[in-house]
Amino acid sequence: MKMVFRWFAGGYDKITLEQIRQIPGVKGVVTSLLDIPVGEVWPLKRLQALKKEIEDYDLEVEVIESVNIHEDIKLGEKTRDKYIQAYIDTMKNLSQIGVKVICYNFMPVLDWARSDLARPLNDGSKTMAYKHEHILNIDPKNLAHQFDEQSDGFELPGWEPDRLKEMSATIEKYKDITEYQYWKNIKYFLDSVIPYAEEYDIKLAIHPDDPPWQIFGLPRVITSRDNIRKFLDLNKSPYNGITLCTGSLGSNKNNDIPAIVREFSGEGRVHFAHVRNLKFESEKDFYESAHMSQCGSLDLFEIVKALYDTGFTGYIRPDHGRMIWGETGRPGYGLYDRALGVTYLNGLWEAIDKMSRKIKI
Ligand SMILES: [Mn+2]
Repeated sequence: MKMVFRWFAGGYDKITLEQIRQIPGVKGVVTSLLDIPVGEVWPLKRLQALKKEIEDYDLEVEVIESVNIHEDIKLGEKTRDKYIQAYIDTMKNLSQIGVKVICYNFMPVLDWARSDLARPLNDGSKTMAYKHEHILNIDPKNLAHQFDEQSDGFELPGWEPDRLKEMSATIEKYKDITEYQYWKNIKYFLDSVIPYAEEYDIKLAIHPDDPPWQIFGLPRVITSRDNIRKFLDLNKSPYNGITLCTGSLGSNKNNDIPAIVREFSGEGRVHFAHVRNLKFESEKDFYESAHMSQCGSLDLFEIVKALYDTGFTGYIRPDHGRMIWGETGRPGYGLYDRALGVTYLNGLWEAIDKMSRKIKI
């Protein structure tokens, strides 16, 4: 595995590359060009400058998160081919700076959702939380407004202004899209881009829906073991893979994360792993906890062991972290708790690696 750390390029992050390079074991950053509107080609010159900026700190840029999918592709509209071509052109440019994996999602209109971006915990830290009742009863526009107030002035990935401008109208368009049609739209996208992913040697890694169930009446399909199987079967190229996000899939108690890791990593279809923990407060309510198994409801040892046992050679990053030690910043993406996450994950990996070697001898 290769440890990486999410960093928002272009002045969208208060965490610096200098700070990231000092976290032990971090080999590179996961980033994107946030200012390029969805559907436009990422210019090669910008990417070359980005690569240089990152490599000046001895860090790599081999994973992009995300190149967002235009709504017309998700909706299956006639204009989708134009946006698919832009996606292919962006992949080509990314391949020229050595990018190996693109993490993306196929969530309609909205990306992830939480009811609270800064819930105080008993130890004085703050974290993101999800209360299903709150999400059921809120207009998504008001949720966007609430996010705006709680995000400390940072644009949230997945809640970018250009995505939100026409939110109500876009949600309306999904009224006519059945889940069956949505799957067909995903397959159309995959069959169009995967041959180029192969040619450019870039693995595509879809991120599961977060939370992994329907909200606001919109189709959300990358939610479970069975649906991941269905997704991977839509296009069987090894370049069609997944980002295994433990927190997103893990917020459905029926998802057995170590088993899902074993199955899909064992087949070489997990290209990227987001590893974090969460603590259930009831069936569908949870908050994002510190990484350690004893702090949350997921067993991170079993998850890392499943990655190890299946010979995982992809990229891994701590996903969200709490805000600790008085840090302020982009919700979920502070420096300190994520750095602790890196160290914890590296510790688990080293222990499992050395124990496994001893057992073999
Ligand atoms: Mn994730």
